[in-house]
Amino acid sequence: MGSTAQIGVTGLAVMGRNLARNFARNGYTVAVHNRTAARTRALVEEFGGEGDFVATETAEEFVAALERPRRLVVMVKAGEPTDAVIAEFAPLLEPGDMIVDGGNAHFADTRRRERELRERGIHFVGTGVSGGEEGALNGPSIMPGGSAESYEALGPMLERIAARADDGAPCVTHVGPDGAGHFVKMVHNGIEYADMQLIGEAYQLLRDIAGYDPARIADVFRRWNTGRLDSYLIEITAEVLSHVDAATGKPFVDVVQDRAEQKGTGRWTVQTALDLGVPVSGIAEAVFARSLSGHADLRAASRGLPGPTARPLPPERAEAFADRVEQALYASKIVSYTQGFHQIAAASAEYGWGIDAGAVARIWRGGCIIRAAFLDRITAAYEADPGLVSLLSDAEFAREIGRAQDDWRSVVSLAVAEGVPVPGFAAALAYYDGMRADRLPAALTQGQRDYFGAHTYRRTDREGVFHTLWGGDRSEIEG
Ligand code: NBP
Repeated sequence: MGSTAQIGVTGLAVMGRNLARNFARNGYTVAVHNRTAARTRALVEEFGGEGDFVATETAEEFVAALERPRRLVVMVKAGEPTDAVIAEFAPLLEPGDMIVDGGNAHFADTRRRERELRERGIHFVGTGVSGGEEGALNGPSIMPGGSAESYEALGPMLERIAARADDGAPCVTHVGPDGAGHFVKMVHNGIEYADMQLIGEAYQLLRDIAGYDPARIADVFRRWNTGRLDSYLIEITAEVLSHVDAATGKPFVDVVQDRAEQKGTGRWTVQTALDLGVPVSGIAEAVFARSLSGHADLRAASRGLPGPTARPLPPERAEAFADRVEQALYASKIVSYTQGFHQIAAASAEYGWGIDAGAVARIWRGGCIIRAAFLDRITAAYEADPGLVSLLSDAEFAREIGRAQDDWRSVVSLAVAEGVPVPGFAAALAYYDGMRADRLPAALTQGQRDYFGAHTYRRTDREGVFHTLWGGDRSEIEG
């Protein structure tokens, strides 16, 4: 067999198959391979007419089908399967070849794999791919890490298959070395968790306090989707809320068990943020809210606990309340993105990745699950000031959040008074107030730490490190 394929995809479950079709539909010859060969045959039988596929059954055949330097995309289940596939293919590759891992790998694994393969002269390109199966087929947002050299060889192909933002720019950029791409994908997913939680809280408030039914709430989300909240997640929220269960005739949302599942990227985001010391409280609350929902036994045991039962507002006040919820949702969303971008900046500094935050916002504008008009605004904020310390420091976001805050506070207050849980809205507001506070109780924390553990403290009026002799005459010593 001649080496005719410009790119190869191994792992032909839903994501790999659609990515392979996307490459083929864009004019590339694609070698395809899967551990279980039946999947490879099925792809070519069903979709062979869409472009040029080279079906291969063995690893040797697959590698031999690829032009050099080889570009080999791995779309298998993240974790051990990825290591197994690398162990199988790496010995067949030559220096200069590229392995692109498009799975949801943990960035620390990507760093390890990149290091090991670099020693053998092979480029390992840990790549975030977002947009689910539909995105993989019609244009995902793509977040490749790895060497600049590998991006030269891969970038043009990725730009062809990526989603396009409204201004036509492809939603792909070279994010940075080794684990940078998978890190950014992880934070993308963390922000996705936060967005979904905030939308869920808005839904619950409209249901319990505005007194709207799901169909009416769907209309509210549709209206919001024509404004500054215009986004894929708001759009699909309206679709899900207006869906009626065929079996019962009830709103679909009322026949689904209220226990949210998770695959782990949200949890990784929070774990990593803890290690980096970055307060991603919005994402953390979203992950915890999913965990809380899943504890069915605990919830059943707690159901009778005392507390208010939300009373719907009189109908004439419901609409104004819905408008206030929109303000609270928008302000909280600004905070989650602020936190997510802080985490990316912190990791970039820690690992020396040199990530361009503006470029990340740019490639999230299309293809991915969190795509939104809002990301144009973030892109503009970073373009105006590439060194922006925090999104909240952007004048336009600061103005908007300033305008939203009275409503935001009143929505959180009312939710608390009525017993509707809003951990995302409340955590975002607490972050905002924490950041703008002149003084925090951290001074007292330092005093307590010094009292029980002689951990020392710094003073506001002098340089140096101090300790008070709490058990003695309470004089202060330096050092
Ligand atoms: P899965 O995550 O379900 O993985 C199935 C694929 O992995 C099959 O091709 C399977 O081969 C292969 N595989 C396994 Br499992 N163990 C293997 C091994 N030891 N050696 C070789 N191949 C092995 O597929 P997916 O849902 O298409 O996702 C692929 C990747 O993309 C994952 O990392 C996922 O996290 C990521 N991702 C998914 C989405 C999404 O929306 N689904 C979005 C973004 C990213 P077989 O056919 O022989 O069993």
